Amino acid sequence: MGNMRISPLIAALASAATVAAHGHVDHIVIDGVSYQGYDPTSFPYQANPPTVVGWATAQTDNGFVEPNSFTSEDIICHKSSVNAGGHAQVAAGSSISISWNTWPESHKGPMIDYLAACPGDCETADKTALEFFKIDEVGLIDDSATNGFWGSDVLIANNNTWLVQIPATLKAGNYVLRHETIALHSAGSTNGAQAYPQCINLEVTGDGTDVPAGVVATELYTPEDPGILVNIYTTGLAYTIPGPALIAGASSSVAQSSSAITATNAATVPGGSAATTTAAGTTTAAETTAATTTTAAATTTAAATSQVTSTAVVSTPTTLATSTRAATPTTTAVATTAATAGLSVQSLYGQCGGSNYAGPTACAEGTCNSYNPYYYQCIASA
Ligand SMILES: *[C@@H]1O[C@H](CO)[C@@H](O)[C@H](O)[C@H]1NC(C)=O
Ligand SMILES: [Cu+2]
Repeated sequence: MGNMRISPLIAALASAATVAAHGHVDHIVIDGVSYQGYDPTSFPYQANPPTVVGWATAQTDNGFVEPNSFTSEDIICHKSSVNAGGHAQVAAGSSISISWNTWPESHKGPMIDYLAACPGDCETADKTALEFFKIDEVGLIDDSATNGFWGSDVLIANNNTWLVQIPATLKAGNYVLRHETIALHSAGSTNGAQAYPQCINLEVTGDGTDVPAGVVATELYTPEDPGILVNIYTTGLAYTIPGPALIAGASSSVAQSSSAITATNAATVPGGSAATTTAAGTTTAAETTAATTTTAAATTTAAATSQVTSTAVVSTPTTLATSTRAATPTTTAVATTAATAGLSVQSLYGQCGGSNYAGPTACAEGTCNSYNPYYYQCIASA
């Protein structure tokens, strides 16, 4: 579906017909460890929903926030949002894979991520006071594709996951990650855009000192912004991503790749350390397994993992942080890669071509698909 061309009419029909196919963030993956997100379609109906890293919302239909609500609290972390009860720990400079359950291709638009520092625990922070600064943004990548190739298309092509890097120089502390796509299929009409913000609580570690200035979410957008009120079916479109500028030193995004899950953790509650203990136990077990296989296998494993990770991630600090921590526990996933591949092929959903790209162009699995001159990706053969 990633490369299918559709007319504006079909897109409009699809948007009317696929309301049930709207998505939400199902889980996030940090250094191979998966944390459950908030499921708005089931948790509101449970007597005791689990404590997760994702903020609760009242959007049981996987709905959206309309431009007329951009100055209401709903734009902060989605409709009637309530602080998540827990958080996940992440090192500054590491990347987080944000996994949606699904996303409809007709709902084209930018992918945007913000962070806001919490004065204390994010679990109890006043959401109306959070000041968000933008850490990545991907809008219209290629206007020559019918209806354009957008950030949302990259999300879909990357197995409905989005990789965002926590700035390496960020000061340690508690932050709310505000992850968002804005669907523009009907944005040519007033109040036609659809914002889908979702928030995650993070505890960032490291020795950085930066806390960039931000704005409260109710001041991020207006209904008339050129990136909100826009007809995406015009040819030659130059799209302006809405919201404040990226923070200094940020690139628009890291190259997208999917993350193998090697362990699952519960959210850490304020003052708690149960989740961290679980992760350590899991990692140790994986290391033990690797150590009891042969030395040659262990070496191949580490090399293959580093290669897959480093070709997928543009920024050098991220590469180091990710490959170091991913290489250790990925026993199962790596065995597959090493057995079928060797060192000169890309893994499924990794980049396999494009101008300025120097990594492997063969796919271990699937086929290398050219989305545009800048981005080729290994996708599952249809
Ligand atoms: C794609 O995402 C699904 C759902 O998160 C996951 O089960 C599956 O393993 C992922 N596939 C790849 C190749 O990463
Ligand atoms: Cu829709």
